This record gives sequence, structure tokens and C-alpha cells, in this order.
Amino acid sequence: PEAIYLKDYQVPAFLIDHTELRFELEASRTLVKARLTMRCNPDSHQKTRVLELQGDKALRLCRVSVNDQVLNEQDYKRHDQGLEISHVPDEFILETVVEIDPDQNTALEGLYRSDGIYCTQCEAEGFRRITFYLDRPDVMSIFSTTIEADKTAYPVMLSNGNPVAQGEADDGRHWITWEDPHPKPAYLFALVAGDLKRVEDQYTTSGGRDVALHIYAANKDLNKLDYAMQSLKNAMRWDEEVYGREYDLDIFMIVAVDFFNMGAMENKGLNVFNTSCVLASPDTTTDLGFQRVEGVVAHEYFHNWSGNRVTCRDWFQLSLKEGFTVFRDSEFSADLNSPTVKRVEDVTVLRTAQFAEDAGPMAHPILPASFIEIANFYTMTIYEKGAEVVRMIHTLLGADAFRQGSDLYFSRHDGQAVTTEDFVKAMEDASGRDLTQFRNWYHQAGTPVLAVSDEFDAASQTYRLTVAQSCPATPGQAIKAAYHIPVAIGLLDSEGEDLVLPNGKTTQVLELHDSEQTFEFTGITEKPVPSLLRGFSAPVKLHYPYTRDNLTFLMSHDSDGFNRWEAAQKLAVNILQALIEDFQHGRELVLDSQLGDAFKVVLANVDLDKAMVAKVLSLPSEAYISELSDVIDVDAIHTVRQFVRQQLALQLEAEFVASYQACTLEDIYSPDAASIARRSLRNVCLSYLMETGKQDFLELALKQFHEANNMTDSQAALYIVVHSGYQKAGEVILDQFYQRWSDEPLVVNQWLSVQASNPQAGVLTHVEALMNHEAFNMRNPNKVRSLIASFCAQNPVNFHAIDGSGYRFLADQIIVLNKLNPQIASRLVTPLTRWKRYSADRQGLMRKELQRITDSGDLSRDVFEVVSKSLA
Ligand code: HT7
Ligand code: ZN
Repeated sequence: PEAIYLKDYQVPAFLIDHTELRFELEASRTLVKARLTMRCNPDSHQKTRVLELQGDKALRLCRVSVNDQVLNEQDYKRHDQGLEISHVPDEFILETVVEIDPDQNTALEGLYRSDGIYCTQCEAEGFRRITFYLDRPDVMSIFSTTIEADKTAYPVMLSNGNPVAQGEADDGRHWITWEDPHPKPAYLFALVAGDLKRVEDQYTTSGGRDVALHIYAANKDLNKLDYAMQSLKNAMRWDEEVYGREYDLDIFMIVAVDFFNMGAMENKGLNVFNTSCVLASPDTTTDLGFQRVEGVVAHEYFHNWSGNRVTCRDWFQLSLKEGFTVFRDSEFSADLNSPTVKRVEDVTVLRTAQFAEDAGPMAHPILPASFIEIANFYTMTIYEKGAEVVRMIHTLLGADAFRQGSDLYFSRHDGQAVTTEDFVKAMEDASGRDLTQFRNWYHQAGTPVLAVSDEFDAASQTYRLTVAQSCPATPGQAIKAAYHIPVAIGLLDSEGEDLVLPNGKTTQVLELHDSEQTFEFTGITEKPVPSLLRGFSAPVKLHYPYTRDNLTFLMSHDSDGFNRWEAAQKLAVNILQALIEDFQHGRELVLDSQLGDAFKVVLANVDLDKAMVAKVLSLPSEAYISELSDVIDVDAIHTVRQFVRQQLALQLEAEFVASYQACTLEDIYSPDAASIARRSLRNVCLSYLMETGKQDFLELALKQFHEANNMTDSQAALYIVVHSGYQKAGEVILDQFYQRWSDEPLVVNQWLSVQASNPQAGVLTHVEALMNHEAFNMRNPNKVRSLIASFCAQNPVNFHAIDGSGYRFLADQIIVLNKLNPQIASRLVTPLTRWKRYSADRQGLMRKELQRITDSGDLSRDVFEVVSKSLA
């Protein structure tokens, strides 16, 4: 497979003004009739008469005509990627009829049928699996869609826009026509048909437009849609208030499907959701699940402006819509819940997963220069780092100028397909700021590193902070230009009070431009403790020689909530890294009391937000410690982290018990921030208490498991018992859990995942057995993620077993999935691609499996790209 390059972009040679589609849905033989009103693009320099349409090789072409003239085989060329029509006039009607087989579509791209529901996924390039088309985001067309299907099996038939006509057809069939007045690229097209039920609500926009809100799901899930509906209304209001964006159709629909490659899809007026991101009920959904529903519903809704009204010119610009929309949804969640907790969560994900990606073989800028398969670029970098880059613009411009910039962006480009450059330019034009150097964030991959040093001159009462920046080489980019980096800082005096900084405030954003820059503060009477990168103001790694005393001081005094947590993380990392070294040198492990003492202070402070207490008490994950390691020593990291948890449990047993009891159980479950905070602290305490190995605490966990009135507490107890190595008790409650929830696929997914991520020895055999369990289905991405991905990505000690069994297992699954579902297969490869981070013995084993995947032959573009780049 060949790479395609951003530098080769050309405007389309043809345009499609109208797209009329007719779907005759039938199992294994669906007819798709397309009538396209086309013309040459006056802005194109190509002046070609040859029309090249994309179309997957599985499309069975039945008929093609131009202006009612049926073409015969010498008038066109059918090849594996599409259709070439040798001579077309300036303006013409192109009609095609193709036959497709949605039942055989296990890739879940294009039109597929699973669980008896027809459903489409067209982003990025799925539409070409439905019909021949100019399948690129800068070709925008008005769509009219007619669907015909059996009335009993498919009573509900949906597409984008508004329903304009419907009727009965022969043989118990019926039809409906939908019209979408907004021109859109093919990737936003959607069709759904099935025996679905809906909940309804209504929303009046600030401009007075009444919008019908419909959320569809299987009948048995109708009682799990209220939270999504409320989240949708919250998102609609928030986008009006914060961005001045109103909804623009009379109806907004969401459909829940169980077979879906990603979380959800923002098709115009008809969002399609993975059930895991829309269904929520206290019995079956954890707090994390509720938060995910709220965030994803908002994210997809926000795309209506950042993505749909203003879309991407080409797929290299993906972060234009995704980075911006992630920034928007994370601000939304922060506003509705706790901003500090949300920031901690986002930064945790960024620093574990995105930083690792940026240091790996697939590292790419948020505006990539080339790709082989675009589906591989729905990455942490495009989404999460992309959001951080938008956040930095927000920080540099300030909230008001940022809002003016976004208003200008939306009004200037409404109805257009544009570039990240257009976004940055709108921000510059509205604010008057020069973002020339800032643009390096779009073109360079890798995580910048800031080395900070300081000096205090008592005589001149001057404090100087020197910041040096660098960025490691990434594939194809050896040398990096300096970034423009906003570094928010505060300075604390010895009492822990913030000093007033030159901007008259207690936090100031320093703007770093040079490879090394010194910032001077005068009128400082004692050496302050710097609070650096407040709120994580830039996606960088920052090094400053904090002592452990500095960190405990910041943990209790920093006025920036994020940095209080960060100080605790840094302290824990510092201690864990020292112990890992001890372990590697065969020295006895001894935990000094500093971390426990600091945790004790935090536990005793009843004024603190319990969610933040829970975050502070949670040690950095094995994945994060791995990310910080030069050579990842899986076993040392796991053993030492467990050791520290156990020591803390013994040191703070009484405090954990007191906190557990203070976080009283609620009679009625509510997913509000305060209740979530109580549950998370209670469960963190329980997980520590189990480390003591005392029978009393096993009984406490089992009691919680049996008596919990919500999934958060019951799943937490299950996880804790199973992962603490109480094999017998674990087996009993796993069994009870499955018996109780076997009819709830999303709960069963949790059940699979708890087992697959269990660090106890011998789990791979158990995972292999679960692959044959009735609950597992290789064709369902949610099952694959819950079992296979959980084992490979959340169970480092077992996945990295030194006999290579984990690697072999993964390669076997990838070889199977490569044929069934290439997108899922290529995402699953990730843990193997990071082989360079491990010791030589593991490197060899991992490379061997990557090679075996290559040699298995017939690789999809998706898997080929990831495997070949990782072996290069
Ligand atoms: N914009 C959506 C992307 C998406 C997708 C991409 C590739 C393959 C399947 C997919 N399903 C959804 C999701 C979003 O970011 O909102
Ligand atoms: Zn998105």
C-alpha cells in the first residue's frame, strides 16, 4: 500500500450538487441506487473530462448512466478502488445501481447489519463501500435519501435531515424519504433501519426554534436513555451560552447500536452511538460510564458546528474538528462537574497514552504530512494533543479573544471545508496575536521537554527562572524548531502564600519562545517555591529539581488544585523510581514514611474535595511509570507499586477505615459530582484496605459487593476482590455477577474486562477459555476490547510474560481480526509496536510476533501501516 501526502492535495475536479439515494434493504442483497447531479469544478485547474469515483471492490455494479445514457463497458473502467468514466460533459446526471451485502460486512465500515439492525459508518472513507462517489470531505452535497425495507423487521428507518414523505410498498414493505437541507460531505451520511424504540423530548433553542429530540435503542434498553437525553439538552444549552452556537434542524436523533468500531459518530442530525456511550442506568452503569455518556453525547453534539457546519478540507485536517471538539467537550464536562478533577483525568490520559504514542513508531504531528490508512489516525495525538493545542490558544488569547476567534472562524467558514490554518488565522485575526511560531505545534511530533532551573539573589531581591526547551526526534523529524509554549506559574512564600506576580495576579502565563529563556521577578524577599505549569498549561514534560519536602509543601499549600495533585504524583513517582532501582539491584525494599505522612494529612482534611483526595491517594499507574522509564521493567514496576500500596495500607489502615466509613452509602444513586466523589474515595480506601490481607476487609468488600445499590460499588468490589488474589472468593462472586447480569451486554463487558486485567499469574489461560464463552463474540468490537484489549493493554505483567505467551496470543488474534475487522485489528497491535521500550529479550519476542503478523500475508492497509512502521 502507498502513502498519500498532504502536499499533493488538489481541489476536486468535479462537484456533486445533489445526491439522491435509494436503498432497497434486503439481507445479503441490498440495492443502492444513486442519482448524482454533478458538474466540473470551476476552481479546479485539472480541466479533465475523466471522472474518477471511489468505490470499494465489493460493490457489484449493476448499471451506470450519464444523462440517462446507459454506459457500456468500454465507456468506463472498473478497478479495485473505483470507477473511471472516460468522458463526461460540464454538467450531468450520473446514475448508478450497485448491489452490496451488509450481512457480510464484518469490518463495520459502510452499511452493515448486526443484531438485526442496518447501520452505517461512513467516516472516514466508508461511503465508498455503499456506492461510487467522490468520497472526500471537501465535496459537499445536498442529500435526499429513500429507504425501503420490510415493515415488520424494520419499522424504523432513519437518515439525515427531516422526513418528507413515506408510504407502503408491495410485499409488506414500506418506504420513507429523508431530506437534509445542509450540504455535507459523504462521511456525515447515515442510515439506520431496525426494530428500534425511542424516547422523545424537546428543546427550544435560544433563537426560538423547537427541536424534537429522539433517542433510539432496543426495547429492553429504553429505560437507560434518560441520562443521555439530559446530557444532550445540557450540551445544547452550553453550546449556546459558551460558543453562541444553536442547533439548525427541526429534529436531532441518536441511535444506540451494539456493534460499533468507535464510541460514536456525529452524522448530521442522526448521531450513531456505541451502546457503551449512550446507555446509562444506576444498576448497570458505573460512574465512569455515566461520565462517558455525558462527555460523548456532548462531543458528538458539538460536532454539529465544529465538524459539520465547518468541516475538514481533507483528512490531514482531522484534528481541526477533533481537537477542537475534544477541547469543547472537556470544558463542558469541567463546567458541569469539577474543573480540577476533569483536568486531572484528561492529563492522566494524555501523559500515559498520548505521550507514549508521541514517543513511538507511529508518532505524528496533529497535522500529519502523510498516511497510508486514515483510520489509523484517529489517535490520541489528533484528539487529545489536538485539544491541548486549542487549549493553549485559549490560554494565550484569554477567554474573550478566544471566543471572538471562534465566532470569526464559524462565521467566516460556515458551510466550508477548511484547514487547521484557517482556524489559527481566525484566532490571529480576531485577537491581533501573532501565532506564527505557535504553528510549530501543528507540524512537529514529539513531546517537548522543559528543563527548569532557578536562582535567587537576595541582595537584589531577584528571582530568576530559566526554562530550556527541547523535543526528541520522531520518525522523519530529527530536528525540531522551538515551540511557543505558555507556562503558567505561581510563586509560593515560605508560609505557602502566593506572591503577587508582575501581572498583578498570583498566576502568570510566561511565554516561552526561545530554546532557552530566563524570566526575572524582582522585589522577592525570600527564595520562593515555584508552582510550575499550573493547570498543565502545555502538553510537555517538565523537569525541576523539586525536593521531596518541596513536593509535600506544594501538596498542602499550592493554590492551584491541579498542581497540588501534581505534587503528590511527582512525590510518588520519585519514591517509586527510587524503589524500582533498589529492586533492580536486589536491595531490600523499604518505604520511608514521607508519602504515607503526606497522604495522612490529605485524608484528615475534611475540607478537600473527596474526588481530589481519591485522585491524590491513587498512585501513578503502571502505564504512567512505564512511560517515564527509559527501559520498561514490567515486573519491577508491578512489584514495587504493589509493595508501596501494601505499605501505605498498613501505615494508614485506621485512616482508610475512617474515610471509608465517612463516605456514607447513598440510599438513592445519583451521578452528581459530590456522590461520585464519595464513591471514588470509598473505593480507593477499600482497595488499599484489601492490601493488608486481613480477612475483615475481604468481608467488607464482599458485603459491599452484595449490598451495593449501584454498579459502581458492586463492580469496584468485584474488581478489588479478584485483583487482590482471593481466588476462591473471586471465582464465587464472578460467577454470581455473571448469573445476575448475563442479559446485559455492557455489564458482561465489565465482567470480561475485570478478568482479563487481573494481574494474578496464569490469567492468559483463563482469557483463552473466555474466548470460547457464550459471552464473547469476535465480531463485536466491544467484546474484543473488553477481553483481548484489556488483557494486552491493562495487564502488563501477564501480557509481557517473559515466555512470550502474551505476545503470541495477541499476534494470533490480530491475524484473525485483520480479515474480520481491520480497524479493530490495527488498534489492537499498539502494545506490540512499543517493543523498543523494553529489554532486549522482550524486544526480540515482540518483533518476532510482529514479523509473524507480516508473514501471515494479505494484510489490510490498516494493519500493514502500523506493523510496517513499527518494524522500520
Ligand atoms: N468522528 C467520529 C469518528 C469515527 C470513526 C472513525 C473511523 C472509524 C470509525 C469511526 N466511528 C466514528 C467520532 C468522533 O470523534 O466523534
Ligand atoms: Zn469527534
